[in-house]
Amino acid sequence: MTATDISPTTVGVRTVDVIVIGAGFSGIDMVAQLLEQGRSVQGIEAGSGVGGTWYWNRYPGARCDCISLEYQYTRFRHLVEEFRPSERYPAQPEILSYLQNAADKLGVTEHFRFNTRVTSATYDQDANRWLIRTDRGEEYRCKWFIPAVGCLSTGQIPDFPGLANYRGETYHTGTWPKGGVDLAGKRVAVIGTGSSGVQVIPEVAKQAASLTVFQRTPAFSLDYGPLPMDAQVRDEFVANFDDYVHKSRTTPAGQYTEPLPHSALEHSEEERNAVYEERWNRHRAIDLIAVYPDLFTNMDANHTISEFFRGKIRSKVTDPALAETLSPRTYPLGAKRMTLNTGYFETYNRENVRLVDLRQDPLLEFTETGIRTESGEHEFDAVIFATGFDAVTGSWLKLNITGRDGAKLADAWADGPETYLGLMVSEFPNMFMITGPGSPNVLTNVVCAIEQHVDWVAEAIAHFEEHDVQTVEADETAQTEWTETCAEMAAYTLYPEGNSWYTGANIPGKPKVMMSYVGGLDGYRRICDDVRDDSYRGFIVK
Ligand code: N01
Repeated sequence: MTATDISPTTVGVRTVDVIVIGAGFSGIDMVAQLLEQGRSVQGIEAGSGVGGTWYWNRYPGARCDCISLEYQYTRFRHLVEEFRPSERYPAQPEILSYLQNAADKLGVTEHFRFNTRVTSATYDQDANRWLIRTDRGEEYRCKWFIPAVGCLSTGQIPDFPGLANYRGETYHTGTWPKGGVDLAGKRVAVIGTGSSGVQVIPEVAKQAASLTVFQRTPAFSLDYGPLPMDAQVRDEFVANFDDYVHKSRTTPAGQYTEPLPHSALEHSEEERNAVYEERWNRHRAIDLIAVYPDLFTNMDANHTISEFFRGKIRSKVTDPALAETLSPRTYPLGAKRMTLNTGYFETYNRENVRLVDLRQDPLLEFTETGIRTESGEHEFDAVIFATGFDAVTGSWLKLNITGRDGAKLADAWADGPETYLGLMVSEFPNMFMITGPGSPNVLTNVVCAIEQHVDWVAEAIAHFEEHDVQTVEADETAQTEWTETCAEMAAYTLYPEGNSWYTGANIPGKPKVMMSYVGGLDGYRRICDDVRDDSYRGFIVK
C-alpha cells in the first residue's frame, strides 16, 4: 500500500507519497527519480523558480568553484550530451539556466509549488504520515518527507549595533535582488571577505564611485584562470564520460586528482614550490590543495602551501603593507573554505578601493548614514553583507520540524547535529535528508554528493515500498556511534582551526561541531552501500 491509497483526513489537505522541499540540484534530482518510480510527489520551493542556491545568489561575480563540466548531473545522459558550458567555471546565470532546462526536460518543474515557504513539518504517528504546512495556509500529508534544502541557503546578517538606524540600501549576497542593483556612482561598503565577498568585490569596484571593504579575516584565494571553454576539451570530456563518472565516484572529494604519494615535507622548498606553481597554473582547486596527502592534517605541511598562497598575494598587491593585511595568518589554508577569484587582490590597487582591517579598527556601530569604526565614521549609499550563512543545519531548523512523541529537531540538535549517515535522525521517521550534517556534503563536488544521496534514498524508498514498510527511522545507538565517528575523524584534521561555517563557529551561540563527514565521499559511498546490503543496518524498519 502506498500513501496514494490513503484518503485525506482533513478537507483541503493534499495527500501525496512524497514531499520534497527545495528545487536546487538535490530537489530536482530527487523529484525526477521519484516520478520515474511512479510516485506522487509534491515539491515546495520558496523561490519563484528552480535553482536553489543558484536562484538566490545572483550577486555580480557569482561563480561556482567547481569546473563546469564536472558540475552537472551524471545520471541523465541526454542532458550531458546537450550541455555546452561557455566557460570553464560556470557563472550563476549559466548554472541557473542549466537547472531550469534540466527541471523542464525531466518533467520536474510542474511538480513544484513555487513562492511557497514551509512553516512547519509535523509527524502524525497514529497515521504514520507527515503534515506539512506552508505560509500560504496550505497543508500536505505524505508518507516520505525529504528536505533537500541545501547546506548554504540560510543567509546571516550579524547583529551589528545600530543596524536598524542605517537609512541607506542594504543587500545580502545570498538574497540578491532578481532585477540586479545599480551601484554606479555610489559609495559602497562590502562586509566580509569569504567566497562571496572575494567574488563580489572586484565587480562592485568596477561600478561604484568608491568601495570600502571591511575585512575581519583575510582569505586564501586561487585565480580562476582563463575562463572561455575550449570546445575540444568539452567534446573529449563527453566522449570519455563513463571514465569521468567512475573516477569522480572513487575519489574522496568527488573530483579526480593525482596526489603525490608522500608528505609535503619530504620535498625541498624549491621542489615544493615548483609543484605548487605547476598545480596553481592548472586553475583547479583540488589539483592544488590535495597535491600532498598531509596538507589538511599536518600544520607544518600546511604552512608550506599557506606561504605559497601568501607569496601570490604579495605578487599582486602593489602596496606591501596592504598585501600583508590581505594575507591570512590566523588559520591554516583549507580550514576556512578556500575561495576562487577573478582579479580580487588586484582590485586593491585601484584608487577607488579602500580596505578597513576590522582587527585593527573594530566596527563599533551602524549610524544613519554609514558605519562607525574605532578610527571614525564612514558614509555609504549602500552596504553589501557578504557575511555568509547559518550553514548546514540552518535551513533544516528553519522548517520547524516535530517528529515522534513531539520531539523537536531544534532540541535534538541543540548541542550540535546528530544523524545516522547524514541521512536520517532518530525520532524523525520517514524523513530523509539530502546532504545532511554528518555526510560528506560540502567537502566534495556537491553535485556528486547529492547524486550519491538521491540515488541511495530513491533506491531505499523503492525497496521499502516494495516490502510494505510503514516506518523507517535511524536507530539511536547507530546514530550516536556515527556522530562520534564523525567527530573523531574531524579531530585529526585542521578543520577545527578555522572558526568557519564548516563548524558553525561563524554564528554566535551555535555549537561548534564539524558538520561534515571528513572521511571522503568514496569511503562514505561504500559505507552506505554496505548498510543497504546488510538489510539497512542501523535503521529501524517496520
Ligand atoms: O560566507 P563566509 P560566504 N563582522 O562565511 C565575515 C559557498 N560559496 O558567503 O572569517 C565582520 O565564507 C567573515 O569573517 P570571519 C562556499 O562554500 C561558494 O563568503 O568570520 N565580518 C567572512 O569574511 C563558501 O565557503 C561560492 O572573520 C564578518 C565573511 O563575512 C560559502 O558559500 C561563492 C562578521 C563570511 O564568509 C560561504 O561563503 C559564494 C562580522 N560580524 C559562496 N560576520 C563559489 O562557488 C561574518 N563576517 C565560488
